[in-house]
Amino acid sequence: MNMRCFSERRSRFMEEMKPNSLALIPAGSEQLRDRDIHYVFHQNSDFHYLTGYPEPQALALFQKGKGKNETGRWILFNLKKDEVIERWTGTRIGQEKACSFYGADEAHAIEDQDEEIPKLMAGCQTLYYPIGVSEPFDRRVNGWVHTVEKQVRTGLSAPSVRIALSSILHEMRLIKTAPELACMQKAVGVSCLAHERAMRVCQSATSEFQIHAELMRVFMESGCRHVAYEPIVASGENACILHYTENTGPLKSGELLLVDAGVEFEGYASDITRTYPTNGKFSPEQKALYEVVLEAQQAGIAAVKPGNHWNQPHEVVIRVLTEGLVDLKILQGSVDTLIEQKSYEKFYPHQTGHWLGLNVHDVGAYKVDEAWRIFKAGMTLTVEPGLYVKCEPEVLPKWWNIGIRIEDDVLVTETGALVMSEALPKKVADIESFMRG
Ligand SMILES: [Mn+2]
Repeated sequence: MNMRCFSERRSRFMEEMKPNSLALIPAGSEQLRDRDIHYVFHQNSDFHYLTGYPEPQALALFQKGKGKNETGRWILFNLKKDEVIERWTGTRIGQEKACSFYGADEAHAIEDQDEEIPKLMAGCQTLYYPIGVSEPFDRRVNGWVHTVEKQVRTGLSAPSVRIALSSILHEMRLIKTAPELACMQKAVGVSCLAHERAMRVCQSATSEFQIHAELMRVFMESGCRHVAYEPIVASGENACILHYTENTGPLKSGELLLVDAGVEFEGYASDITRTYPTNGKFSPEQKALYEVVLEAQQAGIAAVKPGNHWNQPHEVVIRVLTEGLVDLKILQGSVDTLIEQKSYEKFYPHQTGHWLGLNVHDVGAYKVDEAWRIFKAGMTLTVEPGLYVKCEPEVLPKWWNIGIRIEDDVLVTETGALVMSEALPKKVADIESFMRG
């Protein structure tokens, strides 16, 4: 992504800040996995969105003055260059390049934050930061405010108003711009290729981790280094475990395989699920349940359009799933009563989707002033109904251990919805013919 995208976002962000305010956004921090070994580093998505700066141990500060035409300044605190450490862990960006390449107006060593930030806070009225998100960061902010408060008798004043950063930033992030959508479409495209590969090899594979390996192979070969989340490769009864990530079970002919996998491109996530028979041919029971989920998903996608609210796809999905379960005699009674009693929850215990973006479960409030959010062009989300039938004594054994989810990534357009993962087969006939081919 072009560095200009980030500077445009900063301008828009600072336009929204109140006069005489500061915003503080910490970078992600490295997490210990075991002794001195770290997990793969992932940048904090708010920090990334405004800076594009890739290193941990950094803090972005945005300062907006009192003046009417203030555009604001970006001050970065980051790691210092260090020849000895860089020999072990790679080149650091340092203060100079933070300004020349990343566009910071000023850059200071991260060690100087406790000295510099109280100076910048003095006299400033409003503070934006991710309130209550991380206890250590809350404590650091309180410490800086406290340092200013100790000096009030010298005439300094500390910020008196604190506002959640999300009130500006997450509203911005909810509507994707063209360069963001291009990244998301790239991530979705690579994930579709990986799913196709999984469909192709599953008839000869004997274990879930062989499928997992094929997914990773396509991701990496396509230049995408990071998954958006741990892939779920769940065969047979494992598909009824919603967040199954062991991926070590055997693949048995005649069972269904549920694969929920998505890669990240330039930080942007994709999140796609397909379910198909390991032998390439749906049994009558698998097909019957699958058609119900597919019909629910198509109805859910049709409910995604400007003017409709967030929960409408879920409401439509619940109705189609409940009707389907009644038709198949898995549930008995009137559809309205079953919906009212939430009888479907035994087979469909999750929501129909979530926002998608820099985070796989992206930021953005689902309700505004207690009412469901209205869809607007540029929002991106998943639509992912499912049905999961475990060994329930009140259900005929022929339905047992069938777990199905169908998930696509959807963009709200001016007139309706665009399915970004449209290319990946999902109709019964399409899947069967794809697996034959
Ligand atoms: Mn999802």
